[in-house]
Amino acid sequence: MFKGDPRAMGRLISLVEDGAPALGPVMHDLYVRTGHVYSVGVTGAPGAGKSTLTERLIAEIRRHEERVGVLAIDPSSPFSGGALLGDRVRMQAHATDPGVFIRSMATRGHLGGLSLATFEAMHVLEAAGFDVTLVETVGVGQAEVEIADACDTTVVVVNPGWGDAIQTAKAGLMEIADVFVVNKADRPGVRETTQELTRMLELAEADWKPEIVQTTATKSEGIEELWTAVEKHRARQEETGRLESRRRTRTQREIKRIVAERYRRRVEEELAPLLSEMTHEVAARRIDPYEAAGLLMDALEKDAQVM
Ligand SMILES: Nc1nc2c(ncn2[C@@H]2O[C@H](COP(=O)(O)OP(=O)(O)O)[C@@H](O)[C@H]2O)c(=O)[nH]1
Ligand SMILES: [Mg+2]
Repeated sequence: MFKGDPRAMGRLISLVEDGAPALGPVMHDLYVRTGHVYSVGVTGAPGAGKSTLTERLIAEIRRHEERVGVLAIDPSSPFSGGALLGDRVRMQAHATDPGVFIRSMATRGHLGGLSLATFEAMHVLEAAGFDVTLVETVGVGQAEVEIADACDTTVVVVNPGWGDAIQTAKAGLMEIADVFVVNKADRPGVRETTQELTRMLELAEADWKPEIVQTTATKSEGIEELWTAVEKHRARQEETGRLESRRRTRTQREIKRIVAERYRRRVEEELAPLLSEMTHEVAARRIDPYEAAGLLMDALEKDAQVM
């Protein structure tokens, strides 16, 4: 279809960003081509070095002669801050390599939108026949954490310094990490942060103990070790069947999200007057929000019967 055509991929991802309804019919053609790509999420606090690491990982993956698609996801607009612009400049080193496709994605913050758009954009890359996809997300909110968790291997990036491991735990990133990276290893406190992470991981009951890799992304140090850790996690998941069950869980989550999103849209678009009436009733404490939701769902069902 559009194998190797970056412009077609770019167009499709733009459709995804806009939440275009036209995507529905295209999705089937896309989806039947997916399932052969290994996806790696790179997440962590802003400034942790995710983009720098991603750029270095691209080089490492290319060394293995694998094709790589990259999604850099920022919930805010790409034009609002300097960070993504900087990313783009840095990533230009790969701009002429046909084995690399990089795309920054801005997703409007509407409920379900961020996650759904990301799933869809990932399908675009999968269908394009890359061997690996890298998805950079800022691990700050629940939605972002969910995106990170939507990959086959999730890499969580932290920095040296007391408390960073604790912040990581608070952000809910501890549970989703398959590999930990202590990046900026050229700075003091690497050993302490690594020890702190180790201690926290010992407390967690998990069937997979994430490896902790130290990197200095700016000097390309530890990148090979990081990729080896990712491959190790991949091999282990393939052996145990965990990869398949993980992907199935993800598919189920995606379906549920689409259903929820469709209902939400219908309520907004078809039942706007009833929704505002219900809001009024709830605000006046005449009914509770559950009753309001029930009435809205009844109305949707009645609509469906008429159609
Ligand atoms: N000292 C040091 N700085 C780094 C390292 N990796 C990234 N940085 C710097 O940290 C800043 C944020 O990096 P960036 O990759 O944009 O972080 P992101 O927001 O997580 O994507 C940039 O100025 C990088 O040059 C590292 O290993 N050591
Ligand atoms: Mg970044």
